[in-house]
Amino acid sequence: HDLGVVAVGFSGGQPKGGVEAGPVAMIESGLITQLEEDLDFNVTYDGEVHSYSDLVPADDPDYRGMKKPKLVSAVTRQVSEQVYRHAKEGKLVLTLGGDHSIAMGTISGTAKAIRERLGREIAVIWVDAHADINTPETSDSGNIHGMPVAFLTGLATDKREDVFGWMKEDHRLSTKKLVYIGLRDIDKGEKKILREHGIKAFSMHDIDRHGIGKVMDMALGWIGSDTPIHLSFDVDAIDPMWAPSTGTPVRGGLTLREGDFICECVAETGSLIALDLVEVNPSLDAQGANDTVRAGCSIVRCALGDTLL
Ligand code: DIR
Ligand code: MN
Ligand code: MN
Ligand code: MN
Repeated sequence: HDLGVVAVGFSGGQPKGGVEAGPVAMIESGLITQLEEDLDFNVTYDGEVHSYSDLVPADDPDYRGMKKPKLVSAVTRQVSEQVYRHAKEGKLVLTLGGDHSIAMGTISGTAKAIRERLGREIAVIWVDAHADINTPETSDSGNIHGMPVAFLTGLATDKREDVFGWMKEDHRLSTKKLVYIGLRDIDKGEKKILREHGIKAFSMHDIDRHGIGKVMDMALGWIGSDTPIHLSFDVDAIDPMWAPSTGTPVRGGLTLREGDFICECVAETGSLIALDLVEVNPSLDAQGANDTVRAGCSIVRCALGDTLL
Protein backbone atom coordinates (compact mmCIF):
# COMPACT_ATOMS: atom_id res chain seq x y z
CA HIS A 1 0.00 0.00 0.00
CA ASP A 2 1.13 3.57 -0.72
CA LEU A 3 1.54 5.98 2.16
CA GLY A 4 2.11 9.74 1.93
CA VAL A 5 3.74 11.31 4.98
CA VAL A 6 3.45 15.02 5.81
CA ALA A 7 5.48 16.39 8.75
CA VAL A 8 4.00 19.63 10.06
CA GLY A 9 6.25 21.47 12.51
CA PHE A 10 3.69 24.06 13.52
CA SER A 11 2.76 25.47 16.92
CA GLY A 12 0.80 28.64 16.04
CA GLY A 13 -2.61 27.27 17.00
CA GLN A 14 -1.73 27.47 20.69
CA PRO A 15 0.71 29.42 22.88
CA LYS A 16 3.31 26.83 23.95
CA GLY A 17 6.53 26.39 21.99
CA GLY A 18 8.02 22.97 21.36
CA VAL A 19 5.15 21.15 19.65
CA GLU A 20 6.75 22.03 16.28
CA ALA A 21 9.45 19.48 17.26
CA GLY A 22 6.96 16.61 17.60
CA PRO A 23 7.43 15.24 14.05
CA VAL A 24 11.25 15.21 14.27
CA ALA A 25 11.10 13.34 17.58
CA MET A 26 8.82 10.65 16.15
CA ILE A 27 10.77 10.33 12.90
CA GLU A 28 14.15 10.20 14.67
CA SER A 29 12.88 7.38 16.83
CA GLY A 30 12.56 5.34 13.62
CA LEU A 31 8.85 5.58 12.80
CA ILE A 32 9.10 5.91 9.02
CA THR A 33 11.60 3.06 8.72
CA GLN A 34 9.26 0.86 10.76
CA LEU A 35 6.36 1.68 8.46
CA GLU A 36 8.46 0.74 5.44
CA GLU A 37 10.22 -2.31 6.80
CA ASP A 38 7.82 -3.85 9.32
CA LEU A 39 4.49 -2.82 7.78
CA ASP A 40 5.59 -2.93 4.12
CA PHE A 41 4.35 0.51 3.12
CA ASN A 42 5.61 2.20 0.00
CA VAL A 43 6.30 5.57 1.65
CA THR A 44 6.37 8.93 -0.11
CA TYR A 45 7.98 11.50 2.20
CA ASP A 46 9.80 14.64 1.08
CA GLY A 47 12.18 14.29 4.04
CA GLU A 48 11.27 17.70 5.32
CA VAL A 49 9.60 18.86 8.51
CA HIS A 50 7.73 21.87 7.16
CA SER A 51 7.95 25.01 9.27
CA TYR A 52 6.02 27.24 6.82
CA SER A 53 8.23 30.17 7.82
CA ASP A 54 7.59 31.79 4.42
CA LEU A 55 3.93 32.07 5.40
CA VAL A 56 4.44 34.27 8.47
CA PRO A 57 2.38 37.43 7.82
CA ALA A 58 3.79 40.92 8.39
CA ASP A 59 1.04 41.63 10.87
CA ASP A 60 -1.50 39.29 12.41
CA PRO A 61 -3.80 41.01 14.88
CA ASP A 62 -6.46 39.11 16.81
CA TYR A 63 -9.66 38.77 14.81
CA ARG A 64 -13.03 37.67 16.24
CA GLY A 65 -10.95 36.74 19.32
CA MET A 66 -8.74 34.34 17.35
CA LYS A 67 -4.99 34.49 17.96
CA LYS A 68 -2.69 34.42 14.88
CA PRO A 69 -5.67 34.01 12.52
CA LYS A 70 -3.80 34.79 9.28
CA LEU A 71 -0.83 32.53 10.11
CA VAL A 72 -2.97 29.54 11.07
CA SER A 73 -5.17 30.06 8.03
CA ALA A 74 -2.21 30.22 5.64
CA VAL A 75 -0.48 27.16 7.14
CA THR A 76 -3.60 25.01 7.24
CA ARG A 77 -4.40 26.02 3.66
CA GLN A 78 -0.99 24.76 2.56
CA VAL A 79 -1.32 21.56 4.62
CA SER A 80 -4.72 21.03 2.98
CA GLU A 81 -3.12 21.12 -0.46
CA GLN A 82 -0.27 18.78 0.59
CA VAL A 83 -2.68 16.23 2.02
CA TYR A 84 -5.09 16.61 -0.91
CA ARG A 85 -2.36 15.74 -3.41
CA HIS A 86 -1.49 12.48 -1.63
CA ALA A 87 -5.13 11.47 -1.11
CA LYS A 88 -6.11 12.33 -4.68
CA GLU A 89 -3.50 9.80 -5.87
CA GLY A 90 -5.10 7.11 -3.72
CA LYS A 91 -2.45 7.12 -1.01
CA LEU A 92 -3.16 6.72 2.66
CA VAL A 93 -1.99 9.96 4.32
CA LEU A 94 -0.13 10.21 7.63
CA THR A 95 0.31 13.70 9.08
CA LEU A 96 2.57 14.24 12.07
CA GLY A 97 2.02 17.43 14.09
CA GLY A 98 2.24 19.99 15.31
CA ASP A 99 -0.73 21.36 17.21
CA HIS A 100 -4.26 20.22 16.39
CA SER A 101 -5.16 23.32 14.37
CA ILE A 102 -3.43 21.53 11.47
CA ALA A 103 -6.42 19.17 11.24
CA MET A 104 -8.20 22.03 9.46
CA GLY A 105 -5.73 21.33 6.69
CA THR A 106 -5.61 17.55 6.82
CA ILE A 107 -9.35 16.87 7.00
CA SER A 108 -10.29 19.52 4.44
CA GLY A 109 -7.69 17.97 2.14
CA THR A 110 -8.98 14.41 2.42
CA ALA A 111 -12.65 15.47 2.33
CA LYS A 112 -12.07 17.17 -1.02
CA ALA A 113 -9.90 14.40 -2.47
CA ILE A 114 -12.27 11.59 -1.51
CA ARG A 115 -15.26 13.50 -2.90
CA GLU A 116 -13.45 13.90 -6.21
CA ARG A 117 -11.93 10.42 -6.35
CA LEU A 118 -14.71 8.25 -4.94
CA GLY A 119 -17.74 10.55 -4.83
CA ARG A 120 -17.98 9.84 -1.11
CA GLU A 121 -18.17 11.80 2.11
CA ILE A 122 -15.56 10.94 4.70
CA ALA A 123 -16.21 10.14 8.36
CA VAL A 124 -13.92 11.48 11.07
CA ILE A 125 -13.01 9.78 14.35
CA TRP A 126 -11.60 12.47 16.65
CA VAL A 127 -9.74 10.96 19.63
CA ASP A 128 -8.98 13.69 22.16
CA ALA A 129 -9.48 14.85 25.74
CA HIS A 130 -10.99 17.97 24.15
CA ALA A 131 -13.68 18.49 21.52
CA ASP A 132 -11.84 21.28 19.64
CA ILE A 133 -15.24 22.53 18.41
CA ASN A 134 -15.24 26.07 19.81
CA THR A 135 -16.32 28.79 17.42
CA PRO A 136 -14.34 32.03 17.65
CA GLU A 137 -17.26 33.36 19.67
CA THR A 138 -17.53 30.47 22.19
CA SER A 139 -13.75 30.17 22.73
CA ASP A 140 -12.41 31.52 26.02
CA SER A 141 -8.75 31.09 25.00
CA GLY A 142 -8.76 32.35 21.41
CA ASN A 143 -6.41 29.45 20.60
CA ILE A 144 -7.30 28.10 17.19
CA HIS A 145 -6.30 24.51 18.07
CA GLY A 146 -9.54 24.52 20.09
CA MET A 147 -11.57 25.41 16.95
CA PRO A 148 -10.71 23.16 13.97
CA VAL A 149 -13.85 21.02 14.15
CA ALA A 150 -16.10 24.11 14.14
CA PHE A 151 -14.57 25.35 10.88
CA LEU A 152 -14.46 21.88 9.30
CA THR A 153 -18.16 21.31 9.95
CA GLY A 154 -19.16 24.81 8.86
CA LEU A 155 -20.39 25.75 12.36
CA ALA A 156 -17.82 28.54 12.07
CA THR A 157 -17.13 30.30 8.78
CA ASP A 158 -15.56 33.54 7.64
CA LYS A 159 -15.79 35.46 4.39
CA ARG A 160 -12.19 36.65 4.60
CA GLU A 161 -10.13 34.47 2.27
CA ASP A 162 -7.05 35.02 4.50
CA VAL A 163 -8.93 33.85 7.61
CA PHE A 164 -10.30 30.41 6.64
CA GLY A 165 -12.51 31.83 3.88
CA TRP A 166 -10.52 29.53 1.55
CA MET A 167 -12.43 26.64 3.11
CA LYS A 168 -15.28 25.80 0.74
CA GLU A 169 -18.17 23.34 0.81
CA ASP A 170 -16.12 20.49 -0.71
CA HIS A 171 -13.58 20.78 2.14
CA ARG A 172 -16.22 20.27 4.80
CA LEU A 173 -17.42 17.44 6.96
CA SER A 174 -20.97 16.64 8.07
CA THR A 175 -21.62 16.78 11.84
CA LYS A 176 -23.39 13.43 11.33
CA LYS A 177 -20.14 11.82 10.18
CA LEU A 178 -18.10 12.88 13.19
CA VAL A 179 -17.47 10.68 16.24
CA TYR A 180 -15.51 11.64 19.33
CA ILE A 181 -13.72 9.24 21.68
CA GLY A 182 -11.97 10.02 24.97
CA LEU A 183 -13.52 13.41 25.82
CA ARG A 184 -13.13 14.71 29.36
CA ASP A 185 -12.48 18.47 29.22
CA ILE A 186 -15.23 20.23 27.26
CA ASP A 187 -16.02 23.95 27.48
CA LYS A 188 -19.58 25.03 28.27
CA GLY A 189 -20.17 26.44 24.78
CA GLU A 190 -18.85 23.23 23.24
CA LYS A 191 -21.28 21.09 25.25
CA LYS A 192 -24.12 23.18 23.88
CA ILE A 193 -22.85 22.70 20.32
CA LEU A 194 -22.49 18.93 20.76
CA ARG A 195 -26.02 18.69 22.18
CA GLU A 196 -27.73 20.97 19.66
CA HIS A 197 -26.21 19.23 16.66
CA GLY A 198 -26.65 15.68 17.98
CA ILE A 199 -22.94 14.96 17.55
CA LYS A 200 -21.91 11.42 18.50
CA ALA A 201 -19.44 11.47 21.39
CA PHE A 202 -18.01 8.79 23.67
CA SER A 203 -16.54 10.41 26.77
CA MET A 204 -14.31 8.74 29.36
CA HIS A 205 -17.55 8.09 31.27
CA ASP A 206 -18.88 6.00 28.38
CA ILE A 207 -15.60 4.10 28.18
CA ASP A 208 -15.77 3.36 31.93
CA ARG A 209 -19.40 2.22 31.60
CA HIS A 210 -19.20 0.03 28.51
CA GLY A 211 -15.52 -0.76 28.08
CA ILE A 212 -13.46 0.30 25.08
CA GLY A 213 -14.49 -2.80 23.04
CA LYS A 214 -18.19 -1.93 23.14
CA VAL A 215 -17.46 1.76 22.57
CA MET A 216 -15.53 0.95 19.38
CA ASP A 217 -18.38 -1.29 18.17
CA MET A 218 -20.78 1.62 18.73
CA ALA A 219 -18.48 4.23 17.20
CA LEU A 220 -17.82 2.20 14.05
CA GLY A 221 -21.50 1.19 13.90
CA TRP A 222 -22.48 4.87 13.86
CA ILE A 223 -20.16 5.50 10.91
CA GLY A 224 -21.31 2.40 9.05
CA SER A 225 -19.14 -0.03 7.14
CA ASP A 226 -17.39 0.92 3.92
CA THR A 227 -17.20 4.64 4.76
CA PRO A 228 -13.74 6.22 4.28
CA ILE A 229 -12.38 7.10 7.74
CA HIS A 230 -10.02 9.91 8.70
CA LEU A 231 -8.65 9.32 12.22
CA SER A 232 -7.44 12.45 14.00
CA PHE A 233 -5.61 11.46 17.18
CA ASP A 234 -4.54 14.04 19.78
CA VAL A 235 -1.93 12.42 22.01
CA ASP A 236 -3.55 14.16 25.02
CA ALA A 237 -6.37 11.60 24.76
CA ILE A 238 -3.89 9.20 26.41
CA ASP A 239 -3.56 9.64 30.16
CA PRO A 240 -0.59 11.83 31.21
CA MET A 241 0.72 8.74 33.02
CA TRP A 242 1.93 7.60 29.56
CA ALA A 243 1.82 10.81 27.50
CA PRO A 244 2.69 13.76 29.73
CA SER A 245 4.56 15.86 27.14
CA THR A 246 1.65 17.69 25.59
CA GLY A 247 0.30 21.24 25.84
CA THR A 248 -2.93 20.60 27.73
CA PRO A 249 -2.69 17.30 29.63
CA VAL A 250 -5.86 16.15 31.41
CA ARG A 251 -5.82 13.39 33.99
CA GLY A 252 -8.24 10.48 33.82
CA GLY A 253 -7.56 9.54 30.22
CA LEU A 254 -7.16 6.48 28.03
CA THR A 255 -4.63 3.84 28.99
CA LEU A 256 -1.84 3.16 26.53
CA ARG A 257 -3.59 -0.07 25.51
CA GLU A 258 -6.99 1.62 25.06
CA GLY A 259 -5.34 4.13 22.71
CA ASP A 260 -3.69 1.39 20.69
CA PHE A 261 -6.91 -0.66 20.73
CA ILE A 262 -8.92 2.20 19.19
CA CYS A 263 -6.39 2.33 16.38
CA GLU A 264 -6.31 -1.44 15.90
CA CYS A 265 -10.11 -1.43 15.53
CA VAL A 266 -9.97 1.34 12.94
CA ALA A 267 -7.22 -0.53 11.07
CA GLU A 268 -9.37 -3.69 11.02
CA THR A 269 -12.14 -1.87 9.14
CA GLY A 270 -9.84 -1.50 6.15
CA SER A 271 -11.43 1.92 5.58
CA LEU A 272 -8.74 4.20 6.99
CA ILE A 273 -7.76 6.85 4.45
CA ALA A 274 -5.82 9.26 6.71
CA LEU A 275 -4.31 9.58 10.16
CA ASP A 276 -3.18 12.64 12.13
CA LEU A 277 -1.01 12.28 15.24
CA VAL A 278 -0.74 15.66 16.96
CA GLU A 279 0.21 17.62 20.07
CA VAL A 280 3.42 15.74 20.98
CA ASN A 281 5.57 18.43 22.65
CA PRO A 282 8.93 16.94 23.71
CA SER A 283 10.00 20.16 25.50
CA LEU A 284 7.18 19.90 28.06
CA ASP A 285 7.73 17.44 30.89
CA ALA A 286 11.13 16.57 29.41
CA GLN A 287 11.34 13.53 31.73
CA GLY A 288 8.28 12.07 30.02
CA ALA A 289 9.16 13.07 26.46
CA ASN A 290 10.42 9.63 25.54
CA ASP A 291 7.28 7.96 26.82
CA THR A 292 5.12 10.43 24.93
CA VAL A 293 7.00 9.94 21.67
CA ARG A 294 6.79 6.17 22.12
CA ALA A 295 3.05 6.41 22.75
CA GLY A 296 2.62 8.51 19.61
CA CYS A 297 4.62 6.10 17.45
CA SER A 298 2.69 3.14 18.83
CA ILE A 299 -0.62 4.83 17.98
CA VAL A 300 0.56 5.38 14.41
CA ARG A 301 1.78 1.80 13.94
CA CYS A 302 -1.45 0.33 15.34
CA ALA A 303 -3.65 2.51 13.12
CA LEU A 304 -1.58 1.56 10.10
CA GLY A 305 -2.11 -2.13 10.68
CA ASP A 306 0.47 -3.41 13.16
CA THR A 307 -1.11 -6.35 14.98
CA LEU A 308 -0.15 -8.14 18.18
CA LEU A 309 -0.26 -11.57 16.60
C1 DIR B 1 -9.89 24.68 25.23
C2 DIR B 1 -8.72 23.72 25.29
N1 DIR B 1 -11.10 23.96 24.94
C3 DIR B 1 -9.67 25.77 24.19
N2 DIR B 1 -8.55 23.12 24.07
C4 DIR B 1 -7.60 22.26 23.62
O1 DIR B 1 -8.66 26.45 24.28
O2 DIR B 1 -10.51 25.94 23.32
N3 DIR B 1 -6.61 21.77 24.18
N4 DIR B 1 -7.74 21.86 22.38
O3 DIR B 1 -5.82 20.83 23.57
MN1 MN C 1 -7.01 18.32 20.03
MN1 MN D 1 -6.63 17.83 23.25
MN1 MN E 1 -5.83 24.70 24.56
